[in-house]
Amino acid sequence: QTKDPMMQHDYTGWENFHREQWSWDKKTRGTHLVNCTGSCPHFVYTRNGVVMREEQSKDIPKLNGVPEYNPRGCNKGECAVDYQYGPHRIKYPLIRVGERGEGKWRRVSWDEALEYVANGIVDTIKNDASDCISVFTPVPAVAPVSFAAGHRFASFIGGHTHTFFDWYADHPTGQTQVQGLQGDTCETADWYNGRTILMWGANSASTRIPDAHFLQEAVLNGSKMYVISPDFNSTATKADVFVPIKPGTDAALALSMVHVIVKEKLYDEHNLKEQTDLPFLIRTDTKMYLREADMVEGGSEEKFYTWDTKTKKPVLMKGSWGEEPEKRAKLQPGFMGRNTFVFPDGHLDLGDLDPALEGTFKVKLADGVKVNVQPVFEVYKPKLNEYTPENVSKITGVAPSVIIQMARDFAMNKPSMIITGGGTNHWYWSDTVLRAFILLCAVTGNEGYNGTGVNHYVGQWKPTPLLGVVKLSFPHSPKKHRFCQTTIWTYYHGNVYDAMENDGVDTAKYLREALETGQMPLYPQNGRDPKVFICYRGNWLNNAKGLDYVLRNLWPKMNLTVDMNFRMDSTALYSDVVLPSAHWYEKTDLSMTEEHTFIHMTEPAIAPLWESKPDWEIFALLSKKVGEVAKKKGFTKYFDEKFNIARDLTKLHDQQIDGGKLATDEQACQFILDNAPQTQGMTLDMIRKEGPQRFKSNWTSPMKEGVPYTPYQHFIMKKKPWPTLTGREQFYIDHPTFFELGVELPVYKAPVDADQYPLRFNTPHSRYSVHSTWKDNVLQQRLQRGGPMCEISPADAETRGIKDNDWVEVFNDHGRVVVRCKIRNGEQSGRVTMHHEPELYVDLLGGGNSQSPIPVRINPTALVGNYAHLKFKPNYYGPGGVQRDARVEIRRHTGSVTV
Ligand code: MGD
Ligand code: MD1
Ligand code: SF4
Repeated sequence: QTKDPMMQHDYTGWENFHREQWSWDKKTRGTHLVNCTGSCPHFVYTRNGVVMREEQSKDIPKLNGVPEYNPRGCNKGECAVDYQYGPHRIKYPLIRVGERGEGKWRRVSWDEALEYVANGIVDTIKNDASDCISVFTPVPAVAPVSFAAGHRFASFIGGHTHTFFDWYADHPTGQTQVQGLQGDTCETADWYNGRTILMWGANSASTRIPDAHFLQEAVLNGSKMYVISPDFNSTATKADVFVPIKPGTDAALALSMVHVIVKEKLYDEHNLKEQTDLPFLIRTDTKMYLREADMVEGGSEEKFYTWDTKTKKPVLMKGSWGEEPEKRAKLQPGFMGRNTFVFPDGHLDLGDLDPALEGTFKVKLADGVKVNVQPVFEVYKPKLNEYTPENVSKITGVAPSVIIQMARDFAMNKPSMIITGGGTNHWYWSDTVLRAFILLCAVTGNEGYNGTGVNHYVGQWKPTPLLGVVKLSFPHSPKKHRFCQTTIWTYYHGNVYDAMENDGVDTAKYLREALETGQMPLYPQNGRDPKVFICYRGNWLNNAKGLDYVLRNLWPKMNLTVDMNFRMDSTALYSDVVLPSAHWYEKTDLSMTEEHTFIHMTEPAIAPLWESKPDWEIFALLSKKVGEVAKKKGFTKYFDEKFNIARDLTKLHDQQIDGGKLATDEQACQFILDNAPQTQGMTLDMIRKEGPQRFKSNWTSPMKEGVPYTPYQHFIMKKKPWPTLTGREQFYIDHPTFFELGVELPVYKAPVDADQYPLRFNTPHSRYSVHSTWKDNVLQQRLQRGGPMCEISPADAETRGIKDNDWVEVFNDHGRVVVRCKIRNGEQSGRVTMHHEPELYVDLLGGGNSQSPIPVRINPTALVGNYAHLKFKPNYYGPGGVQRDARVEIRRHTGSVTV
């Protein structure tokens, strides 16, 4: 019995009930393996074998001169335990007995379920081909071991796995075009170092909840924050200046800022001459770069010139694609177009060279013909001149005085940074937006230093110890693995109608060319249809753009669809077999994100509940069963001609667990840590005892003790070439597709108007869910209106006779969705917003969801795969799943409900 120190009353027992509710007998590490970009280390508290709750671990080491990361968490993560015991939990293996999506199941044993799946796999390999088998599982940074389990399995059977970074429209296509990188950003502690912060198309107060405090702390410390968004979003409430821009017009605004900076001569000339292609010479007759092959018999097609103002001659620039370093690179990291780190430090240093940025010059070609040449900057000037603040104000709705003030702040109140997100990256022309953003940073010298750069946190995309993840996932090497580009796969096999001819783009022409010339992959090959789809850790059916086309045309092609999950999501609902996965607090895995530079873990607080199993174990069991079924069917061996591999299904299990060395998920975690330079010397035990460990090295900058990571220092400070054709940040792309579409330079392209409907359809991310996860969680639903809804402005509601909370239909030629409507003052007229991806069974009438009105739209620039750094590599370059360029109409729903 406990004494009350104040009142001296004896507690009789029941008063302790509440106190004891918070006690525990076991404390383990945990996190939430969702694509939230948070990666927050937690402790999980268990009593009598029941998980009670989770709480932020608060043990991320501090960095110097910036606020700390602790405590890190959000409203969803703090009720993750609810998914362990909640009604959504899948407890047993299930086989469908009704129609797909009908929700009628038969409980079966693991043995029966695995045999069913193994039968489908072996029959497909025997009767069709192994490349008819798909495995979809996204984002390795979130849970690299779970991720690797399915990729490893697909690698050994010769199936294909799917890209996701591009498909989610998170891949910063424009960054790859300019910088030859899959992406890189500063960690969020560095936001505090920005003096001018442009929060541009991202809503961190809702979508980077653990990191949003850095912005407020920066503002309190005297930084100036602009929030640029069509709606008055939750981050805008903290802004110094809110800039309500018209949707899809951001490139025009960025270019107008560049215009002001150039006009007022506020630009960083040295940075432009050394780090960018703006001084590189363009032939005025062909509009192509002046190449060594033009000037010298037998010269390279991949070496380029500048005009030296001192010697008044064309001079070859160092560091281009055609130049080989003395020491050739053994390793080609998947995140860059080419390994340029093997060039010596200082390679880009201009020395005595003074490249011209302006002027027209004459050069004599190898064949004696004389042609005019101009630096890219000179070629660009007339275009830039069009983006006056007055002109751009008409496009963007932003006042000229605001444009000028933003430009001056960005150029003079340094360091300046852009934080960007789905609001700008999910558009058809997002590549031109990003090119314009990077230009703004390059022109002002805001790159490579703390507090600068274009920083996108679109998806939890950065598995920093990449090599370890790759070795575990692609045991034959990534070169002997089938990578399927998901956007193309969906568009092609789903027979999606994109209506792009209304906007003057013949997608089929570009796609045909890309596929016929092998610039982009399509699986299965040789006209075969996809037959088996295995999905886990992603809710593919829900994140599928063109949902109605997919359900109508693609899904019926599958002989077998399998989902592994701990909850019944939409993809599971539409599957033939559902296998119960262990929850995040019931298995071991690692976790990381681009938002911080620490790796940490989750581990079992309790054994997997009911009959669930960790993903790693499920694939091990499946590989064993495939071997057994193969033997039974007398079909065990086949030759994979593409990769010259003799495959033996009876050896599959042994391969999957590497003869026992990778039998458990703990062993797989340690394998990743051991096989990447960023984590070498770390052990799981170390992470368990000491907490999150900081990476020892990183992608494009060195790691410095106590200093927030900011990218590109290998290029800007060490002056190694950028991994692009020109070896510089490359704004001019002399490729036929770019010329045809008028985007050889960063320009503003209006959003797609192919759908003949009045309102733009915006599908941002919700504070109360992570994609579809937690959309079905009652605790989160209670924090809002209680279900999916769309939002419109009072003006748009009034003209349509819609009242708050009415059921409305949002529709166009591609599909429809019926939800409740919220009338929101902060929404701009001319737009409907619906937070993306409610489950197909959550409070929607009529069968669709937010993906129904959105077709798959492929931008041809992302189909280019034959231009130095622009080539297909999984999640490095390929078309994105554009998801904001749809137009819709909205009307009150009064009819009967059809499901
Ligand atoms: P969005 O929520 O799509 O992107 O999150 P964010 O990067 O924040 O949109 C952000 C803002 O941009 C919105 O206010 C939107 O209205 C505005 N916007 C829309 N169109 C335009 C435009 O044309 N121009 C400008 N300037 N702004 C526009 C996405 C991010 O969030 C991602 S990609 C992932 S994977 C994570 N998902 C996620 C989640 O699902 N839930 C939560 N709670 N957090 C998440 N964090 C990550
Ligand atoms: P995803 O997550 O991966 O299916 O969807 C992510 C996707 O929505 C993303 S990243 C983006 S950016 C995107 N955005 C977007 C938009 O803004 N607008 C429109 N119109 N479309 C868009 N499309 C894409 P989600 O929904 O959270 O599903 C994850 C599933 O995995 C389960 N799960 C697990 N399963 C297993 N086997 N093991 C695990 O450890 C595990 N953890 C989670 C989870 O239950 C859920 O069903
Ligand atoms: Fe968990 Fe993500 Fe929320 Fe962090 S941001 S608490 S990792 S759900």
